[in-house]
Amino acid sequence: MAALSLPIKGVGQTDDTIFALSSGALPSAVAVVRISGPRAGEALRALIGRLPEARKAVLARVRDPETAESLDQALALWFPSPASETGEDMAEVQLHGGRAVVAAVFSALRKFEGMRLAEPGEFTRRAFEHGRLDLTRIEALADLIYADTEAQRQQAFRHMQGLLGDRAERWRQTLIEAMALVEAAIDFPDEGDVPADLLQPALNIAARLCHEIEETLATSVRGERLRDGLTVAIAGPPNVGKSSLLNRIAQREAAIVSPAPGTTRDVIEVHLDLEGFPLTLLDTAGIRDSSEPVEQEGIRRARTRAARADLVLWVTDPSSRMGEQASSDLINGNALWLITNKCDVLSEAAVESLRNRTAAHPYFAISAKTGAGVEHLLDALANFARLYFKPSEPALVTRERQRQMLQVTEGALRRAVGEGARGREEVVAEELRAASQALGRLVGRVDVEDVLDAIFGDFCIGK
Ligand SMILES: Nc1nc2c(ncn2[C@@H]2O[C@H](COP(=O)(O)OP(=O)(O)O)[C@@H](O)[C@H]2O)c(=O)[nH]1
Ligand SMILES: [Mg+2]
Repeated sequence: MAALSLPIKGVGQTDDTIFALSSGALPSAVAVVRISGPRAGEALRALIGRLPEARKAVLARVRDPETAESLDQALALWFPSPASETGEDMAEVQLHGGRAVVAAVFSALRKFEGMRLAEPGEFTRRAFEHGRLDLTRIEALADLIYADTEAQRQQAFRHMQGLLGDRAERWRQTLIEAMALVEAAIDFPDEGDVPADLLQPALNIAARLCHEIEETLATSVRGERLRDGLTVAIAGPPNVGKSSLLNRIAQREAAIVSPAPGTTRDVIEVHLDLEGFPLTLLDTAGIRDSSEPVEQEGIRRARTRAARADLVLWVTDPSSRMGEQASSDLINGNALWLITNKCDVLSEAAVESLRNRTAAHPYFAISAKTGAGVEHLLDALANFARLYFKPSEPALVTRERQRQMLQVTEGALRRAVGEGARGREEVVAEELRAASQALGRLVGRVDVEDVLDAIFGDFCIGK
């Protein structure tokens, strides 16, 4: 991956050497302890009696440097700076994954001056500070660690390879060229038509970048949704079997089912992996006129969540009256599917005629009780997700932060082009600077102190 060439200033540097357990919960087969910082080499030598050849695993006896007591037999690795993950000197010991083993090695490490346990995300933060990773790659790394489904993994991995970061860096370089042209136009003595020759190419560059960024932004809804999952809300009148349907799909008793109408109050969420695509299914309170305050609040929540969902499954049962139709404020322009539940109480002929009726929306006749028709509904949901997420191009924007930075860039470029047409070079220069500043913030080159805690807070200790 492309390392950044400029050091990033203003980020809190520390000379501490840090260590942490980088592998999962103990006990485990192997426990990976990583050490990073100026004293990493010294610490490793003290623990195993020598410094191994760089990047070659060696089997070694791990000893407490003070008492010389053997603590474990381990694999040890040495990554001298700068060719390490953090960019600092790094050591790694792969211990037997017992709690007491790791505790003994930790207490040996604590005896070194200037050595301390790492904070969450501190290894990655140091990699960022040393220009090893840009911010979009760090965000992708967090996404990769938390990816639940195959499509999320693919998206995170592409972004870790620099899908957005490299592109943003290219845009920034091009912008710097455009800025140089505008500066030259401003500095040019006020005679002849040379400034126009300088300004116009700069405006062409700005217009082209503006267009490219617009196209990139168009993928953002999809990219952000893939991180969070598509939201599908189950809504409808009380007692039609909404909670039963959720439980049937989740294959567990996630929601309380009861013959008493108005049982569900809070919105209940179930996370599903449908053929690799993440989907959050919501069970909501049955929508009806109610004077009971808690139920009213439940209905209010049901309405808001359904209005924000990507798809509403409007469930009724054979006893539902007309008029219990999904109201338009509920679907808010999002997709709507109609479902008749409890089809087990109907004759096969009646179910058949329900299925054959013409409807303005996709229609499903199911039974949450027997499971009839639920498989078919799930296939349709997987298809819905596939169509949503699988246009030819991978999404370039996956987070709100990235989208905001690109929107700022795009706005500034658009204004630059407009002002250029009026020959106002000074303002063009200013807008181009603003655009480049926003791109710099996107990759984390400039002035990002305020977002770092939020980004690194996503990581666990040892990463
Ligand atoms: N016969 C039949 N009863 C069902 C079915 N689904 C749910 N029920 C019953 O309908 C009642 C209400 O179910 P519930 O899931 O709590 O409905 P909700 O209020 O819409 O969430 C309960 O007594 C369920 O056992 C179904 O497919 N067939
Ligand atoms: Mg319910």
